[in-house]
Amino acid sequence: MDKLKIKVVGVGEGGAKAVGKMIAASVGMGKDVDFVTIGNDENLLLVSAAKTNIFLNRDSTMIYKRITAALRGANVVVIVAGAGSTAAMKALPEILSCAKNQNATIFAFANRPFVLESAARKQNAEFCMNILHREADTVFDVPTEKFFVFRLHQMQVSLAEVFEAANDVFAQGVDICLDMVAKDDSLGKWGNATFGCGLGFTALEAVKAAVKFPLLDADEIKRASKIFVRLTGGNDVPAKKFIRDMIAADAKLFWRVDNAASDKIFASVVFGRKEV
Ligand SMILES: Nc1nc2c(ncn2[C@@H]2O[C@H](COP(=O)(O)OP(=O)(O)OP(=O)(O)O)[C@@H](O)[C@H]2O)c(=O)[nH]1
Ligand SMILES: [Mg+2]
Repeated sequence: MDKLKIKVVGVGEGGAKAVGKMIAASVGMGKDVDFVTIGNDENLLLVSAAKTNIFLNRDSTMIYKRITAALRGANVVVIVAGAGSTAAMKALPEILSCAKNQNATIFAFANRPFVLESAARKQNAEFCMNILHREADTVFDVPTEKFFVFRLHQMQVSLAEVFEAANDVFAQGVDICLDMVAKDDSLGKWGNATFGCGLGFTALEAVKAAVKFPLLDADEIKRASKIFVRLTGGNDVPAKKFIRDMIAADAKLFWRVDNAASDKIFASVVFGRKEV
């Protein structure tokens, strides 16, 4: 496979902020990655560090042309959005059809509205999640409630801080997925997916921490048909046995160990399941 051309598309305010975090954290360094944002808020697009920023309040032919141009040549398209967003409602069908037209593998990271958000947002989210599950190859479909855990050390937690946690976590998830597809692009179809990451002094400690990540639960781990594990360094034998013992006997396990000069080992895990 030639070098993969990857486009990471942040849709709406949430998506654009998540993309901003990725750029700041050098996600995709050393890979052929372009960042794109698409949204209703021109001011937000103006301060964006992404390569292409598409403002939605124009006529739809123009928008479609701009989205097509932004995604041209992509083998992999990663979409990031708050699923309740009106920008996502408007732009997702176009983004998905452009990506499909050129046979790109599609990943989506999307969070469902917080329980106290409006009925209109929840309706948007139903629409957006439905098309993502139908058209994308891999969907990380996360209830916003799950991100609370990342801020529970604080005395008071605002919803804005929870969304900020979501953006950090999605940035990490995108980083893991870009390594996953770089390893072998046939790894692209993960269906309903979840991920986790963790640190340890041994590989075993690191994977144990990663499977305790708040987005994961034991049931999803057991039902996964594909599992990807990335370790930065470390002797992987006990760690591999630990993962093997957790997953179904016929599940496919992809294992990658990178060399890193650090005394701590970082483990990332992705669990995927195709609906049957
Ligand atoms: N991941 C993430 N989700 C967010 C963020 N802010 C809001 N959301 C979620 O995304 C939905 C709102 O979408 P926005 O990202 O604000 O989208 P928008 O382009 O501003 O569109 P509208 O607000 O609908 O006009 C809400 O239902 C929230 O659940 C964020 O910073 N990150
Ligand atoms: Mg908004």
